[in-house]
Amino acid sequence: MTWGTIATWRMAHDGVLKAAEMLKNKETAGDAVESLINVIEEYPYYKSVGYGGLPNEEGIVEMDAAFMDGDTLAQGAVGGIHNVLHAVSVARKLSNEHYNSFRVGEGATKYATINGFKMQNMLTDRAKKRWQKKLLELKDESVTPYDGHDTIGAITLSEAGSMAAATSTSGLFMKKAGRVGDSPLSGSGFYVDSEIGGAAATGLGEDIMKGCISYEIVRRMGEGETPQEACDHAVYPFVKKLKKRYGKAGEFSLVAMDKDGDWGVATNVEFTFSVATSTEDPQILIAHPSAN
Ligand code: SD4
Repeated sequence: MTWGTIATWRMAHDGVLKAAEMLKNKETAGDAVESLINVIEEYPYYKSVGYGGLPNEEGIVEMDAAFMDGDTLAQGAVGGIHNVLHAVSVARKLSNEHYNSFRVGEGATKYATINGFKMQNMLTDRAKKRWQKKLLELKDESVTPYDGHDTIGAITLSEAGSMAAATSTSGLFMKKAGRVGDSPLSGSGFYVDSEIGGAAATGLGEDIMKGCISYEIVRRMGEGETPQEACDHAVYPFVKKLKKRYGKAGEFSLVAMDKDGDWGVATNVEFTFSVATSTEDPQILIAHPSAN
């Protein structure tokens, strides 16, 4: 039987190795995707996810995360949560709630505390130094604050045919307090349906949200497109449309996997990702912007 996982950026690879082992051992898609992301959240040297993530302009690491179960379509998400090591695990627990399943700010942090999640200061000395340096650089008004961001977004497919998706990010470096990106937003940062497939995004949240791109990819796969066709058709025309109608388009990088373990990628910047399936050894690959 087929299993598989795909996740954004080279940084995902250790998590993909872990998820691949779990999926091989017939563990669930939900457990595998959560573990994949937990590995990245714990590692202090990834500057855009979990511990060591870059802070907002006030020096606080505010994180966004989501979890979706492709069987039940249940979703949980957090926005602007702080002092929690595993934001994605909080999101997963929230996915069990029928009401109040997307919590932000203090409400999200309170939910994590009450439910016994590991709390810790997420600002490392390294991230604090980068923030202090950036504050100085920003005295020059021509410098843009928003140049450091990446999200871990992942899809898993279990041997039993279940799928799950999850994301976790500290969002845009130097973002305004309370700014929430696409990563916790259903259909924008992620979407998965075990009967079809899933997709996850990284890039400029403000622009990814304008096209609900992850849902669009899954919708297209549901109409019979391959993951690669769905990525190409959802991403490139939309980037073009944004440039025409909005005047510009930020970074878009999308990964997708269908219920058979086939996968696709589309990006408008050079983009690394990690993938493993029952027929392909785990590998880090690079995708280049298409001429489309
Ligand atoms: C956000 N999409 O908060 C995230 C950041 C990201 O590559 O993925 N950047 O907008």
